[in-house]
Amino acid sequence: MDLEAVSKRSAFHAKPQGLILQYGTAGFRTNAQHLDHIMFRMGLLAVLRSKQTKSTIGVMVTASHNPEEDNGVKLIDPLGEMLAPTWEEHATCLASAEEQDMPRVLTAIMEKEAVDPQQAAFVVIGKDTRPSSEKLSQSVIDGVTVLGGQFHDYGLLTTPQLHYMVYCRNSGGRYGKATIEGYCQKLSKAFVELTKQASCSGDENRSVKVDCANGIGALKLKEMEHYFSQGLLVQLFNDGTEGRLNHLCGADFVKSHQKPPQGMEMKSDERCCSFDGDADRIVYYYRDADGHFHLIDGDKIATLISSFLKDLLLEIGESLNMGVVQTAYANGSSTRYLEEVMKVPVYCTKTGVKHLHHKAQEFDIGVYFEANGHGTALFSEAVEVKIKRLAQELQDEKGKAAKMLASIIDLFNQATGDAISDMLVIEAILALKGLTVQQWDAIYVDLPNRQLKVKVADRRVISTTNAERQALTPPGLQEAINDLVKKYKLARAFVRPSGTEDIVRVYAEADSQVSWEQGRRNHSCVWNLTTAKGFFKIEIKIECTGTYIVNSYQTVPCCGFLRV
Ligand code: G16
Repeated sequence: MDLEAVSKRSAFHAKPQGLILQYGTAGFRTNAQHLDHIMFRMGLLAVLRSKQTKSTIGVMVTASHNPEEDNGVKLIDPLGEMLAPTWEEHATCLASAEEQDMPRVLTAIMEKEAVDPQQAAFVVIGKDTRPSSEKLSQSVIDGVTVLGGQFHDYGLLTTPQLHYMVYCRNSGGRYGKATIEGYCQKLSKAFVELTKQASCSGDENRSVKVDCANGIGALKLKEMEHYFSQGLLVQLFNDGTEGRLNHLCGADFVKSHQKPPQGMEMKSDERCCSFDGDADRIVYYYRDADGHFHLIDGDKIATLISSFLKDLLLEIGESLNMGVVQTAYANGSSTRYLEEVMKVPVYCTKTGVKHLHHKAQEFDIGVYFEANGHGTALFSEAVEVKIKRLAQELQDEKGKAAKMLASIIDLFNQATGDAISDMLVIEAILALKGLTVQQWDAIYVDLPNRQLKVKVADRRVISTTNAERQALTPPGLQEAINDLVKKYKLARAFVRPSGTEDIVRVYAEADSQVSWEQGRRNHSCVWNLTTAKGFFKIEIKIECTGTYIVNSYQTVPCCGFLRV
């Protein structure tokens, strides 16, 4: 390894002195103008990881749901999974090293991870449609090549497509062909096979409107159009020709504002969905005849999928170990429905696909979804082999169920949550079950809930435990939340720092939007917090009338108020 060449090249991607960024929930994310050195260094790190694992590693340039001016980067491990936690730490160290220390940190990582410098390295790269992505992905390539790594640049891809490519390349073709055609063919073949069994095939039931968040999803759906010409009519909105990425549209906007995206024409009872900027999340929704908006989020998607899979297993007569994985954001009604009605074990992990994915791998069949629409289903290799064998062997109804299960296994992107693949899975299940969007929505009733983003001086003052459901610091915060929550039926609230944006997220839910305690307008509680940055007061305030338990939340550092 020629460290001198690395240093020389690094000078073209110099780190701004003192800038410290952390590998967060899904890699590095911040304003694109601060990311050049990070991209170069992630190119270097991808080469080391590739040498160490003797596998192809992916580097995706995207900031997914973040605004257009942001960008980001994440590394993809050999099985298409998120980067291993120890390597996330290496990424943070390498990204934080001042220019003169960077070669030393690189060498230290190599020694710690016993990387053989002679080993060949191969890196695949993808990017989303942000204006900054082109230049930033060139910086990744610069990092890869200066360390002698080979690379393939896929150019514009959805994030889940790059995860898929990495998995294909490292599975020796078992998982599929590592090309866009391979991806489209695998998914469309599985979709067509699956929906062949559906009795209702009217156009009305097979059309869906998609808000593409003005992102890469539009481009990739257009590429797939002809594969589905007979099976599904997909109408695209917010396809990037006019609006800004993720601006007033996309899955994150729809989920957090609980209203339709701008730019979507919705007629009553039409099935609509939104992707996010890099098409790794999906949420569904519709307007009823009275004009009310209904959101069908990741929790209801997980319920639809797991109930479909469970029914197929019953039909085949196989009792496999199936579990559902959620996060603290999962609506209480969904957890209760899964556990008490469907009798499926449910587990809660920290936010972040990497946590859910690993938990889901513990089951024969693991379904994981974040409420924000990020998720998929995983099938153990043994289960996949068994189901595909049963699909050949079994006859009649059992054989039909086994064939459906075999097809749906191929329709899921098992590397990571994928809006395109999830949409096809959902459309196929609805068609097979003959369910309308309203019937799906009626499976259970969501508890009213709100999620807010709050800008604070330093989000790191809040730390959490118990899968982020309880705050450890600042002292007094959790007690104050407990005091308020216990006044409401089925109430739950928590606060956690985001790992992708410079904000704190606040979540609350309860059985009703109207307070049970009419007459008392406000409950509030104030406690003092001293931080390294000074002293400020936090006030948790619940307004009993009006919209909901969490009503306003602002902060002014130093003798200000943080209101929940
Ligand atoms: C990423 C992660 C998700 C996570 C989301 C928000 O999504 O992949 O697992 O739920 O960020 O994370 P946080 O609350 O820490 O900001 P995406 O779609 O932006 O890649």
